[in-house]
Amino acid sequence: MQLKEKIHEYAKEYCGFDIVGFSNVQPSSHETTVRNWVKEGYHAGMSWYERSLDKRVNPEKVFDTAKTIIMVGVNYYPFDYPEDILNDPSRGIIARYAVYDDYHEILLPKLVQLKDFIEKEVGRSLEYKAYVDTGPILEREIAARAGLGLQGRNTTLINFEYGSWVLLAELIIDVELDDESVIASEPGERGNLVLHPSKKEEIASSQSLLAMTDKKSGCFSCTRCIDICPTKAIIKPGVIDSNKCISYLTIEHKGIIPLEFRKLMKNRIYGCDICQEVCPWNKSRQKISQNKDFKARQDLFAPKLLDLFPMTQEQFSARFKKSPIKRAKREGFLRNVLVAMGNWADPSLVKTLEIGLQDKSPVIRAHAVWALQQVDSQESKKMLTRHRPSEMDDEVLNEFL
Ligand code: B12
Ligand code: SF4
Ligand code: SF4
Repeated sequence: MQLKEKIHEYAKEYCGFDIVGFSNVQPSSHETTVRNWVKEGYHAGMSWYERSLDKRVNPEKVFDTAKTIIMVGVNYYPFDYPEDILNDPSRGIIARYAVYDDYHEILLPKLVQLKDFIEKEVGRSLEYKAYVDTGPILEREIAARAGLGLQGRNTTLINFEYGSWVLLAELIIDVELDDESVIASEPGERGNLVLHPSKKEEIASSQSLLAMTDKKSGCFSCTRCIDICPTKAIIKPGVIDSNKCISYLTIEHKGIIPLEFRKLMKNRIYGCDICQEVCPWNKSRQKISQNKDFKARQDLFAPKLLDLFPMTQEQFSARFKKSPIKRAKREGFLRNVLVAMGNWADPSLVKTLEIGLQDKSPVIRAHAVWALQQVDSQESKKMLTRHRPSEMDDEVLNEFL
């Protein structure tokens, strides 16, 4: 058995990865697109993205002796949301990847385990980098190059077996695998599926997808994700303006959420899966993850908004200790919940929202003001009038109509 096959087998059998592929470290075929993305400011407040741009478009620069990228992924599809739950304004919808413990922490030790295995096989220590999401790597382009799927117009990597519900990670090593063992598409050819001959079943399952691709995006004439995106964040096929994306706004964005997006966010309180929920490739491929490290937390299955607000810092830290949700911090998360409460606008919320008016975070107070205005009852108006004189923060005062 060749080394590449052994790695493939070990990664699946012993590390729990569902998909595994190999790529070399050749530069991105889309360097201009990626640089323009940053030039246009589509990375919004993610300044860390800009800092690593040169490496991102040229993985050879990640470290001097980098030779091969082992791309891996896990199926994380947790459960089906019935339509009535998804659209219930009294519940908050959390992106599927975030209903588990933090995948960064789950996957990193597994990459190191894979590295240890390769070291034993090659009989020397490796120079390597193991990244889960946060490395300077265009993970989706490289995954596509490694034969793990195609990038759709919503920009996600759509895998032949699991759809786009796969999280990606990679191990970059200083081992040059022989030609046959490095699986890569030609630069610029999206959807050129070159799979290892031993993966017969994957070749078979990819045939229907392959037959329908236009060799660019795998989307053929479909534009469902572009049409449905509530904030029109997919500004053209394959390009997302993060400034408008609910995922960005609810996870990465700090501070007040621009007014124009609040109603469009509806009840999405952490991340957004809408452009994946409508994708026809997902409908036929999604299957509930059997990965034993990914146990969906039932308390994060469309939680009731009233169970999420109010929440003290101690309660937030305890509840989301291992969860990706801690990234938004208490302020960001409760801000999102208040946006959802404002969109629910139920008169019974007034007493709860009053607690928000007294929070020490101006961001939370500002969104409590907005939510009370959405309720628009005698009681909510009275409450706002009563609180206004004691409010000193300009950003909060700006929210009062
Ligand atoms: C920054 C970032 C974000 C930003 C920007 C998203 C974006 N689309 O760029 C925000 C915060 C909005 C975000 C949101 C989400 N993210 Co994110 N994110 C990243 C991160 C860190 C970098 C992505 C990046 O480089 N963007 C810049 C653009 C220019 O890159 P790109 O979209 O890959 O660009 C390619 C295309 O434009 C393509 N291209 C060029 N021309 C054309 C033409 C056509 C027609 C097409 C189709 C493509 C195409 O070439 C470019 C270069 O390869 C990656 C991790 C990583 N290191 O890669 C995770 C990552 C992409 N995110 C991920 C996830 C899960 C999400 C969310 C689903 C989370 C959620 N539920 O809320 C959403 C999905 C939103 C979406 N539709 O993309 C996963 C995606 C897994 C998958 N199967 O695709 C990744 C890979 C993290 C991981 N390790 O698993 N994310
Ligand atoms: S994640 Fe949501 S907001 Fe972002 S592009 Fe997809 S549908 Fe639009
Ligand atoms: S919804 Fe349609 S256009 Fe969007 S990624 Fe899926 S197949 Fe492509």
